[in-house]
Amino acid sequence: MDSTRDITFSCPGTLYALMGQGDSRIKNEITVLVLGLDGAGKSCIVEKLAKPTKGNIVQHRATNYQVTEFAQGKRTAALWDLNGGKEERNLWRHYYLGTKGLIFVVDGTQRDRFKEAKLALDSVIEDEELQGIPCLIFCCKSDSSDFVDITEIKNIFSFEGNPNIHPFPLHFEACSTFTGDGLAEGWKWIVDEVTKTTK
Ligand SMILES: Nc1nc2c(ncn2[C@@H]2O[C@H](COP(=O)(O)OP(=O)(O)OP(=O)(O)O)[C@@H](O)[C@H]2O)c(=O)[nH]1
Ligand SMILES: [Mg+2]
Repeated sequence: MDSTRDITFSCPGTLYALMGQGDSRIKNEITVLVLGLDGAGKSCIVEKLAKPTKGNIVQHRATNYQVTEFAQGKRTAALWDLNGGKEERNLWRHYYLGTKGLIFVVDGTQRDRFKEAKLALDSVIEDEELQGIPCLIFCCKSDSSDFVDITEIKNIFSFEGNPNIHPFPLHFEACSTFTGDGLAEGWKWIVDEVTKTTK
């Protein structure tokens, strides 16, 4: 991978649109948005996902997001980790175009924020730009004694009966960035799903 190239060229948002979707580098990229409420564990997850790779890890930081690129087999994974603060969530939609997969991170220990997280996830999934893309829900902090049972989290985050949402591949994975549990399994699922649709 050419670590010197300007990483902003892989931007799935406005810049991507300006460049056109025929660019082979972009076509060959597993561009995944990593969203979720503030403090859910997004940045810790991205760090752990990128670490085991042997190739270069290229990082680009801006005020409200961080992009991490690394080799994923013969392709490149670009993880767009957007900040999850209340005001910053309004900016998420600017990054939807060109996204091939979504990782939504839920803090599995914060039952009192599940409703807020579900509302945020609904608004993402209902967006026209993201219809049909695979969505991995990482239920983070499974190492904690406060971690809510995954079955309960699945029930709360279910999309059944929402008329605004078309069917899409969905997978829940409990994980911990402290122990590493679930990270490889969840990552494999989203890579496989994105690969199916973007070969
Ligand atoms: N117990 C536990 N804590 C974790 C785990 N992963 C992350 N944390 C903690 O959760 C806090 C928030 O993690 P971040 O990764 O910064 O959260 P974020 O989702 O990127 O938050 P924003 O950037 O504010 O949107 C930190 O204090 C981490 O130490 C985990 O697997 N288990
Ligand atoms: Mg973060």
